[in-house]
Amino acid sequence: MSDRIHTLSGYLHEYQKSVAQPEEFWARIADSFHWRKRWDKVLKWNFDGPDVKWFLNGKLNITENIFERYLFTIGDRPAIIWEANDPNEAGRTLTYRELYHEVCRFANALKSKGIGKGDKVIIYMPMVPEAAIAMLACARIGAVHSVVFAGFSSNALADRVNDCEAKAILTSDGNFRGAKKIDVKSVVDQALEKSSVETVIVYQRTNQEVTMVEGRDYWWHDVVANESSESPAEEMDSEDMLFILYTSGSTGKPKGVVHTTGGYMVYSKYSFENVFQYSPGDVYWCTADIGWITGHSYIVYGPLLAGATTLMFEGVPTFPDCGRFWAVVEKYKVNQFYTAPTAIRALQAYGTTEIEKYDLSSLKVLGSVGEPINEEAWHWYHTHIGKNKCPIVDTWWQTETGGIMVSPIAGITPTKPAYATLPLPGVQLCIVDPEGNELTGNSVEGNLCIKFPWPSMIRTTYGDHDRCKQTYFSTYKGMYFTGDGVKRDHDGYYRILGRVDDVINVSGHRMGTAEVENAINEHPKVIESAVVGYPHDVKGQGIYAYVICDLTNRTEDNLINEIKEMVSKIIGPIAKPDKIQIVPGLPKTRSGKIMRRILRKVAENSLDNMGDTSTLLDPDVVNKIIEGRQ
Ligand code: 6R9
Repeated sequence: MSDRIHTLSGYLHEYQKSVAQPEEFWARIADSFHWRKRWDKVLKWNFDGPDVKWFLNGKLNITENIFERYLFTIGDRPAIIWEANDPNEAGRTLTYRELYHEVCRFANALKSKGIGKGDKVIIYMPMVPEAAIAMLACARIGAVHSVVFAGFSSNALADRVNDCEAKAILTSDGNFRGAKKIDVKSVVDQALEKSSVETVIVYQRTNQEVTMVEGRDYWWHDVVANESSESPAEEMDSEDMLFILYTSGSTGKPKGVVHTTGGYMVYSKYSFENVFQYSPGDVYWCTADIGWITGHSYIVYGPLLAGATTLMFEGVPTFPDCGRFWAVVEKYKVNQFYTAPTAIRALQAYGTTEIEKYDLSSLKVLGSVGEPINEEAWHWYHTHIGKNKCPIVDTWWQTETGGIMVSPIAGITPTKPAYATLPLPGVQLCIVDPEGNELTGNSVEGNLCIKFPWPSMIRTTYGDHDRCKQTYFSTYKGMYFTGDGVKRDHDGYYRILGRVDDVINVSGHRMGTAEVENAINEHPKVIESAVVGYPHDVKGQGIYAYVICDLTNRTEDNLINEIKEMVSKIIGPIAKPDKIQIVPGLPKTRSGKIMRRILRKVAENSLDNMGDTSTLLDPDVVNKIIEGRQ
């Protein structure tokens, strides 16, 4: 494996090459993949459009780089190991060969339902191997998948179905999560009341009763029953769409981040192998859900492109008890374990008794993703899970970046608690001040930008290219703006400080404050609302909503509960506000802009320095808000 970084000097050397000669650098990496036709040109780009293309006119199919590439050598190696929600239910293992045949069967089933190249397919499924099979089957036939986290509400699902004009939905009857059995198909039915989706394929997981619509709904086991286990891969262009993944931004409407085929393939495998230092035979486990980008790049595509064994877990960290993660690590002798700070903090609260019961000696590398990891959680993870011998890779990246951008390379580059540390080769970071001037040298703090394209970067936001331009490429000219604040310390290591825009990060889930406000405003008694994040011990950030209501014939308490339910219904339980304060007014400037800075200070209870409130339309409203603080 010539693309593997083995030493610190090797990293420095590769990094320098990647900056000095990016095209040569990425061409060398891309050459280790199977292309039906090699590209004519490595990169063509400008960030004004933006218009970025990698491996121009290259022809390939990403699944050929998983299956045709590995079947004759490691066909019998486990590709996916699946652990069920219930520890007493048998797990499943699919070898590369078995996975290949399942993908082909399902690809043929999709084709027989008239789904083909360029069609959009929504995947709204629990964490079962069939979810990965669904993604890969779409990729096999050139259909564009858009996975929607199965915890989203029917409204949120409907928005995504309609935005991408999905032709089909792949789903399940229900979903097991901890002690609960959750309806899935009925959520889809509701979402489809206002849409023209032609086909729904339902994987039977919970055996619960569901309604099947004649001519539209089919059981997964029926549609694959008579299909062949071979299915020729569709030839795709490097820049053909591979998937759309919806994510939140600072405006109310989630945007469909578009990733294309060639560059995403190259970067997801390259970053996976290097960051986690995966060796053949290792068992790698990422606890994310496939509904998020982490599940796409580091449960499915990255590991499978690398011929790795990827573990998929259906359940939750605290079921049947808070030792579940460690029981699974012991059971499968997991070597690389990748999770989120919110899970680490939640488990930290239970103490170490449940950890000491299990043999965690197989672990070699620990990973963290989704939000800044605080030093305390970092040390706890390092000591109690890694037993002081596993490097922690704190990986900073985004749905839009497609793959890990800033992270230690396990065991090779240094780690530093709470620091994502150094950029991967090919990643040209830049810290800017509010005016967009680059801050050079060390010991600086500002906004994080990226000044040169990388292969797995966002190409557009589906159906609205201007939105992509406005959101990422207009704040600072000629640069991709991440929305994150960052510090480069005296050693040149990067520490991510969190979002600088109106995006909050609750348990690693991104949410736009405007999105939550829109949901709150749906309540007929709500006049206006403003949402901010505040520090939360387990979730990282909690949601604090200030709401102006019409209280006629209502008590505050029942209104607050109704509003919480409203948000849960419109977006999903993950967006339910932790605190709602009914207020008589909001702090607004004379031009009508809500001063969120003040609301954030009240929410986090730092009341001593409220800053200048004299420009407010009604400065007195601040005192009333402080008095009613929750
Ligand atoms: C992969 C993923 C992206 C936002 C990002 C940042 C935060 C992610 C982080 C981190 C500090 C890390 N974030 N990883 N902050 N350290 N290691 O999470 O994608 O859901 O799009 O969220 O998450 O704020 O901008 P996504």
